[in-house]
Parts: sequence; C-alpha cells; structure tokens
Amino acid sequence: MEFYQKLTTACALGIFAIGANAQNPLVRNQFTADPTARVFNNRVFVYPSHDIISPVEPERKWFCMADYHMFSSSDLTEWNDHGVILSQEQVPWGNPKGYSMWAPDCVEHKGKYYFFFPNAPKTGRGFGIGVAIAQHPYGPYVPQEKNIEGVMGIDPCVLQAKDGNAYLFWGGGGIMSAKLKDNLLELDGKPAPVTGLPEGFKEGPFAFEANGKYYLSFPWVRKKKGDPDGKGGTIDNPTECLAYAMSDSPTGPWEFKGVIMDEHENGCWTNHHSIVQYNGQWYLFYHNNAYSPSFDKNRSICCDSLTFNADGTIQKVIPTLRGVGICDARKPLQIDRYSAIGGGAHIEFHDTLNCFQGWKTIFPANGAWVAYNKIELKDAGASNVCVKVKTTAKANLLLELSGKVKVTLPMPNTNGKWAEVNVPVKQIAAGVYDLKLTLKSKGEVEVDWITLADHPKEQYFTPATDAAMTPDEDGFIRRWMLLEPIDKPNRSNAVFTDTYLRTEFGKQYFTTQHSTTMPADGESVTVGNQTLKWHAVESNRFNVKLLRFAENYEKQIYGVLFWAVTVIDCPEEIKDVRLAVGSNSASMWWLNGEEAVLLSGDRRMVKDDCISPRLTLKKGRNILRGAVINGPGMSDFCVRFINEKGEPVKNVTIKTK
Ligand code: FUB
Repeated sequence: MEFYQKLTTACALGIFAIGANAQNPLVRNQFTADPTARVFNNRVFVYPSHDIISPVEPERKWFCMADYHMFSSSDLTEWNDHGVILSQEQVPWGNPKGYSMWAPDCVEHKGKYYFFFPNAPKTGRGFGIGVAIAQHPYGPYVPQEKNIEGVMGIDPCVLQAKDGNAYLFWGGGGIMSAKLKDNLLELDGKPAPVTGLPEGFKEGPFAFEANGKYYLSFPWVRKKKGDPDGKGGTIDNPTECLAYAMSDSPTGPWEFKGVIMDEHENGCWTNHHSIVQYNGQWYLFYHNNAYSPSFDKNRSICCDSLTFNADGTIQKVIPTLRGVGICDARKPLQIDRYSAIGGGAHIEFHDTLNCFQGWKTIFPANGAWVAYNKIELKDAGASNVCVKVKTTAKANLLLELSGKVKVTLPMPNTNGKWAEVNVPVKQIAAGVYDLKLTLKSKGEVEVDWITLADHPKEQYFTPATDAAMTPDEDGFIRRWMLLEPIDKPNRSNAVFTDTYLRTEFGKQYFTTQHSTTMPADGESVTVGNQTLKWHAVESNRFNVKLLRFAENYEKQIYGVLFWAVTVIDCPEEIKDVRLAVGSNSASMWWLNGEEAVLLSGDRRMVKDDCISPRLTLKKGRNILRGAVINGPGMSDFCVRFINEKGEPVKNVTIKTK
C-alpha cells in the first residue's frame, strides 16, 4: 500500500502516461534503447537508454545519450514515463558533455535501488560503470562519487544469485564478470572474461535465473563479414542477434545453447535485451529502430512473450508489432500494429519526416484486411464504433470480433481528409476478442485507429473551413490555428509566476513564432528535436480544449506549451475593446504583436478570468496570438473581445488564413 501511495504522490510530481494500449514500440514520443526490465513490488519497471539526436555540432552520427528516463506499467499496456531519473551533469565522475549514458540496469538490495550505468569518465577514454542509489525504483537516484574500481566497459547487468552473492556482468572486449561485495559498489575479486561462449562480437550481457538454471544471454554478431549467408552468397553487413548460454552456477561453466531472436530484418545493427517473468509469463524486452528507419542509433524498445521448453532451453522469439497485453477497446486501437495482415493491406508512416506520428493502415482494394488480437471490451460492452479514416469515396469496412460479431461499418467520403466516423451498432457484449477489419468495397481506404465505445466519442474539433465565421453568440472565438504541443516538462504549475512566464513565453521556440504570416494547415515547425504541425480547427465548444486537441493527434497531454493564432478581420476600426481570457493553466496573449494580457499562476479556466487594458482592433486583419502552458492538468482556453459595456464583440470575421 505504502508503495502505491508513493507512486500516487510521484504521479502528482509528473509521471506522464505515454499512451495506453501499448504495442511495439512501447514508447511513442522519444527514442528508447537497451531496455532492462525489472519487477519491483509487482510492477514492471523498464530502465532503458535514451537515444537522442546529437546536439553537438557538427552532429555526431553515433550513439548519443545525455540522461535516463524510466517507464513503468502494471499491465504491460499502459506505460508511465517517470521522467529523467539521472542525467550526465549529475554524475561526479562523469563527463557532463560525454553523451555516453549507455545501457543501464537496476536491482533492489536491502530495500534500496541500485542503478548501474556506463558513462564516459571526466578524464581519460572509454567507459566506466557507476552506481546511483535511490529509496524507490523511480528515484531520486544519487550517484556515487566514483565509478566502480576495476571495471572499464559498458552494459552492466547484476545477477543476484541463489548463493546470496551478486555478480556483475558487463561488455567491452567480450563479456566480463566479477563478484560484487555486499555493498554492490565494489568488486569482490578480479574481473574475468566469461568463457564458453561462441566467437564473434558480444556485448549487452543479461544474466538471470529461471527454473533452477542460470542463463547468460547476450547480443551476438554470429557471422563475420564475408561469411556464407546459406543462400550461396556472403554476409556484407553482419548485425546482432540475441543468443544465450546456460549453467548450473552463476560463475559458469557456460554452455552455449542458441539464438533467442534473429538479426533485425532491416539491418538495425544493435539489439539489446532483458528477460523478466511477470504474473507467470516470461517476456523479452528488446529494441529496434522502428521510429528511425534510416539511422539505427535512434532506437525504440519493444516487448514480446518468451517461452521456455521443458528442458529449460528457450524458444526463438519472433518480433511482433502487436506486442503483448490485452488492449482496452475503448482506447484507440492502432491496427497498424497488427497481428496479421493480408489481401494487399499494408502500413505506412503518417509523416516520414516525423516518424513519431506513427503509422496508418492502407486498404488499397476490396478484400484487404488486418487482424489485431486480444482486445477487451469492458463493462456494458459497446454500442458505437469510431474509426479514424480517410477516403475519397464511400466505403464499407467489415468489423469481425472473434467470429462472434460481424458488423458492416459504412464510411462516408471524407474528401481525402482524416475524419473520426462514428457508427452506432447493435450492442456488442463485453469480452475479450480478436479483431479483424476488412475492406468490402472498391477504392482505397486509410485507417488510423478504431475504438469501440458505449456512446459516440465526443468531437471537440472539426477541421476549419473557408466559410465565413463570426464569433459565437457569446462572442467566443472558435476558429484557430493550433500548434501541436511543445514539450515543456513542468512537474507542477507552482512555477508559473509572472517572471517565469515572461521568460518562457519570451523564448523563441520556432523561427516563425511571431510571424505576421499565418501558418498553413499541416505546416511543420521544428522545436528542439520535435517536429510539430499546425492544424486549422474549429472548436465545437466555446472553450478550446487543448488537451483533447493533443489527444487527437496522439501527442503528449501534460508538461506542454501550446501556441494558438487566429485572424480577426474587422470591417472597420473598433476602439476601446478588451480581450477577455480564461485559461488552464497560465497563458499570455498578444494582439498585433503587442502583449495584451498575461494569466499567471496555476489557473482553472473561467470565462473572462483576466481582462486586458483597452485595445483597438484595426480595420482589416488583426493577428491574435496566444501561448498556454500547463504541467499536469486539462489545458484549455476561452477568448473573446468585449466592449466598454462588457458586451461581446461579434461584428468581426475569424479566419485562419
Ligand atoms: O546503446 C548503446 C549501446 O548499443 C549499448 O550499450 C549496446 O548494448 C548497444 O545496444
């Protein structure tokens, strides 16, 4: 209980859900690699490396990692990002600009959590391995002053053996091992290379115990350049597979047993893994470069089930897109992470310049299908199916649930734009199903996701049109260009003082931030390593629900900064108006480039919460711009102009172009 209370407290401090219905990859908003999964207090904690695009000029096209995030889950479908648990500037012995925080491990010992990590030392070359200690799996982790003496290398893994001892395994020039002292901070004896393993490059050891046997698993380049490929040719670019050896003792001798996962088909050079048992099932955590197909040092972690044979050997794991766990049918089911596909259906990135936008499924012709296994419909079942779809003609999709339910879903012509189409259906009973979606008409259909619900999903926005639009009957402005959220990982809103806000809103996040030219619908901007799109939208409510906007585009919803801009077109000059704003949380608004109003503090959205001094709306186009910042919480805003009598100004036209 105490543990979960702490976890709840930690939630308040900024743990962000990173998407329910995990499929592979597990983390969809940043690169993650080298996942070490551990079970503490019946929850799975994954400690990966955090690949980034090198900020060092000229860009280093190599592994680049400045810190560690940690992720946890109790059901392997809903993952929480606990944020940065350790960064390179915090390590006393490390190079604060080394970008070398490679594959880590974490173990519990006597009620404390020991995080082992490689890092570039302050002086000298190569890698040391250090330890940081915390009272909880999620930190805060305090690094030791010095790295472990006698250990030079990468990829630490700690095996807590049945003999009561802990053994450190690591990589670098083969696989090394040494007994640790009981403090887990020093070696108890000399390191020795692990013997009995096959020839070829090896790194990333993961040692564990299962069914009374010890296992040492490792990424392995099993063939040399020029080795026969078994098909009459030679291997040009040998890469890593995952392999393992077994022993009766944590110190060996090790007997090589075979391959757990073959080399990645797309040539991603590394793989790196861990193996863990959770609620009776074994899982293999590993990585690939799904979100970075052309640069394999920006990787993404995945998980699939692993099975032992009766004799203790391990069955080969075939990587899947679907991953593990039962997915909640009420949340978007990304069917591009399919269990099976056929009839010509295939997947494509939404945006090859920003792969984190994910994939869509293309049904090019009648008969194309996709299967997505293990979805759960809870409570009263569903009476509505919602499909995010894009078509250029009317179409029919056939939804089948485990052969028990068959419903035809008529899709309207969406004129080549994405639309969320709700289809009321005869009540579907609660249960766990395998889903299959088949195109049963001519013409091409693209599907982003599908959900089953007991009522139509509320639509908060519709795409903006060119039709003339005035403020609503209360004067609220509902047509906006909204930018997908900028990552601003505030853990609490207590920091939103005037000074903080003026500094943060005063920064330049992207070059066109204060341009008098309106952004185009779909235009991208680059903010740090994020590529974000502008969307022209009309809010179906007086308040613009930014959290729902972010959700629609499957963006992060907490720890965010939104930009909004619109054009107020006036038939004549209108003097002595005031801008009346409510926002959650803080926000700042500019009219024609001049600051109009600042809403500071941790706010809830209230109509006309803050009112600007008198302003003049000039004849013709006026640019109204706003920025809303929020840590945890529901981001939204409502904006209108009022006159001297407090009446809404409505005789203006609102445009996004
Ligand atoms: O992530 C950097 C390195 O790539 C790891 O330490 C290796 O195991 C390989 O995955």
